[in-house]
Amino acid sequence: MSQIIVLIVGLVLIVFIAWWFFGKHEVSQESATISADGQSATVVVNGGYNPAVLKLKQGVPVKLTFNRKDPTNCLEKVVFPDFGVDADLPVGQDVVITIDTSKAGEYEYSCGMHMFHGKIIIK
Ligand SMILES: [Cu+2]
Repeated sequence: MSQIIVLIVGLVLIVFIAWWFFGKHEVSQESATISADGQSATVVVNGGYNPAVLKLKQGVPVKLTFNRKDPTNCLEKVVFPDFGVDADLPVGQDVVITIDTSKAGEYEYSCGMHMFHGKIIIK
């Protein structure tokens, strides 16, 4: 009996490991909320950026609110090379970043050391 249990546990582990490495992991993706005075979105910084992909509407002014929950030094800055933004993110504080939405495209941003990445899609 115990051999069967060991076998089942082994199989479950193998399936889990296979899923972990080869499964399709969905990237969190969200669109900004559009209101009368523009569009806005919140990105939570906690072991990465959530949502990892943010969709914005072209030509609508945007307010991106970054809220860092992760105390790791690595995430203390967020850099948008395409927009010349290099902002400090104090833990637990909302930091509002505005970027130019006039040009459609995909723009990557990252932490100060290029270890964590997020993406903005403007269209
Ligand atoms: Cu970093």
